[in-house]
Amino acid sequence: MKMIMRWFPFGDDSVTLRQIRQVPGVSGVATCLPSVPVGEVWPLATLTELKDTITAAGLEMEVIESVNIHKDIKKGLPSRDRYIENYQATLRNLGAVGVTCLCYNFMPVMDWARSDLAHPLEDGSTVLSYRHKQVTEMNPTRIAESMAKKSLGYSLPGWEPERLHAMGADIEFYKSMTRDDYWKNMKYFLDAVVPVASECGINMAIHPDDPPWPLFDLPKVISTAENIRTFLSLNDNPANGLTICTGSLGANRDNDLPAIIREFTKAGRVHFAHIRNIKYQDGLDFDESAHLSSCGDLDLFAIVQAFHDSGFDGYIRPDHGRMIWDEQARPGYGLYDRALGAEYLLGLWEALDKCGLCN
Ligand code: CS2
Ligand code: MN
Repeated sequence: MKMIMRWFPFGDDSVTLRQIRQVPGVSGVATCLPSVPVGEVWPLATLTELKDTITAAGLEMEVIESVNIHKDIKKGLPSRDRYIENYQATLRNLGAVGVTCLCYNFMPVMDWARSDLAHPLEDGSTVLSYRHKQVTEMNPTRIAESMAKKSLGYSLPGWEPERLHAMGADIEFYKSMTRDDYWKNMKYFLDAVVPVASECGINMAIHPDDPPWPLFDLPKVISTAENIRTFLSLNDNPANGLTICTGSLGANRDNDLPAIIREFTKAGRVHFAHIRNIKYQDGLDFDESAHLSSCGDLDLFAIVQAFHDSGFDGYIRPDHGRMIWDEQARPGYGLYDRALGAEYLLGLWEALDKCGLCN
């Protein structure tokens, strides 16, 4: 297992590589090239420059999060082939600079959704929170606008400005698409890119839908053990794998996280783990919380134990943290609380390693 942290390059992060290097036990970063428009090829020269910067800071660049998928691929339009070829070319460039794991998602129209990016907790910290009624009463463009107001000027991953203007029309488009067609479009994409990823030594790791239920009637498909099984069966190559995001899957109280982790890790299909905790509120509502089990409703010990017992040897990153100690950073991605999260997860892992030796 390798512990990493997410980091945004080219001045788009308040956190520095030097700071990440000083978090004990963290060996690398999950990073991206936000300047490349969705659908275009990530240039080898820029990737090489990025890798050199990260390596010079004493960290590894083995994980990319994310190469987003052009909407024509999700919609199954004839133009998808051009974007798929670009995706393949990007994979080859990523392989050439030593990337081994690629996190991405296949959510239509928008990536994750929250109603507030700076919801105050009793301890004076702020967190991302989700209130179902507020989200469903806004249209996605208004959600994006309200989120942008609290993003302190940092880009919000998956909410690229170029997506925003067409959101209304895109939501209309999906009204006539069946779930079956959506799965077919996904399979078409996987069958084209997974063999290339595999040849390049890259494991693809799809991120679950966040939140794990449909919004605005859009197809959401990576949200339960059952639909993850369907997803994996679309393409049997082990390079067609998963990011298990405990905060995303865990928002659905019916998801048995340790069971999901065990099933898919033992099958060799989990390549990346995002680990964070959430605190359930009424109905579908939730607040994000500190990582510690006692701060939320997820049992982080049982979660880490499930990865550990199943022989997980991929990457883990502490997912969103609270904003604490007056830090000014991209919501969810401050240094301090994620560093606390990383140390807690590493502590659990060490205890599990050593308990194994005692038994
Ligand atoms: C991330 C996602 O911050 C987050 O919520 O976990 O944005 C994730 O990077 C994407 O869904 C992966 O494509
Ligand atoms: Mn995640």
